[in-house]
Amino acid sequence: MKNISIDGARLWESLMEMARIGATEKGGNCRLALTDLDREARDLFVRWCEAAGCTVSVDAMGNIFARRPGRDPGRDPGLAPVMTGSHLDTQPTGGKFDGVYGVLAGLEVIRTLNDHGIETEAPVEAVVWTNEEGARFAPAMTASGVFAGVFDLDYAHARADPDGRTLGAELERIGYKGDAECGGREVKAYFEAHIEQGPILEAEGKPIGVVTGAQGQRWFEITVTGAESHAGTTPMDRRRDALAGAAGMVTEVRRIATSRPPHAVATVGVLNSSPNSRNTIPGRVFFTVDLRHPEDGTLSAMAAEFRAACDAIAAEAGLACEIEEIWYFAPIAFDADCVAAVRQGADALGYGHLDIVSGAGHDACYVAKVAPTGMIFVPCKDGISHNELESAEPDDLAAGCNVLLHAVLERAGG
Ligand code: HGY
Ligand code: MN
Ligand code: MN
Repeated sequence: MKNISIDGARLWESLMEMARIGATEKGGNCRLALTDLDREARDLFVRWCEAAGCTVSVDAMGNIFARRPGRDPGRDPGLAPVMTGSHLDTQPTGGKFDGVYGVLAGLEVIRTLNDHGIETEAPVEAVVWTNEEGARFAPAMTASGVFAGVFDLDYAHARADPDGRTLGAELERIGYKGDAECGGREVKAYFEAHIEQGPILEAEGKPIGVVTGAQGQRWFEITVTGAESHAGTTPMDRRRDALAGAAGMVTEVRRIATSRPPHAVATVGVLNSSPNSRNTIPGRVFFTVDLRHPEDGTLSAMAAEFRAACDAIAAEAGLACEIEEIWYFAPIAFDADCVAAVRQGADALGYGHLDIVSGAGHDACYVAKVAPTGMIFVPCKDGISHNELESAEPDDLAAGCNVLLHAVLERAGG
């Protein structure tokens, strides 16, 4: 292993400069996928990568690949790269580190290789994946999903935001609908550095999480239909109250998770009631459900129980209930050699580490379908994420980036 380290101060400065784009009053970031702020962040990343001597390409899903050539430029164009990256889009009340850390840690690895004049056998590519969060365009991890062949391009381009704008049109509008094919090319290995977004590493006092895999997820969209009527003149036993029905379903979502401790989690993140007038009984309610569990069988059982509960509540209340499963993502295990490279890097650098399964989804989970993949976690304060208070320590971020540097070097032949 080469005795080199990344420049932690430079990494922190890059993170803080990127955090100015879409900065919120409470110290977080709101930079939804394919907005003008996302474009601004992308443009800054591209400028930094070009200044680091990379060749930048953009594919049909707006994924950005900044390529540092291998030692033999003559052979380079056909050589499969070692990739590292994450996402720049955030949640509406997101933080400064979710996704961005992995993108800028990848750039810091390239900057460090340049500082030391290190040549690698394989090219190294720093990557930005489009629409990881799924906050504006569902489902999540759309562009890494197209790259991995999980979604087809037309499906992804047609995904619409709540205002009806499509992902494809927004890619065009911000100038990131690239010519390069999305996917279909060999990747030697992929590593993604990310904050844990949970409390485990901090509680255990470990700066590095060796991520062995990620739990599964099922996302649903539910429409409950009853009948608008007068809040003052409609007797309780003659109502078809869509919101009262949906409220029972939401309670069931929580019960389905709390009855399967300690791993099951379930969330209703969006709920819209119409006509949303205080003295009209709601006739229609739309809401979303996010179910997760590390075991596929249990995740399926949770989904079945949820559907049965909705049907029973709707039948009893004289409501119609449409349930659409818009996304299923099975639990995955990362490549044993990549996981070992992360663990060995942490050991060699003297960092305490812990094996961990990711509760969150990441682009690495889809890239793992087409390339040997590993992830590196670092702690975040109080395990808070998808919240403007998200925070991480510079030393932990530097430690994770050093482990990333050595894992990339180990696989790229540096
Ligand atoms: O929802 C997730 O797990 C990820 O943050 N997109
Ligand atoms: Mn993320
Ligand atoms: Mn996230």
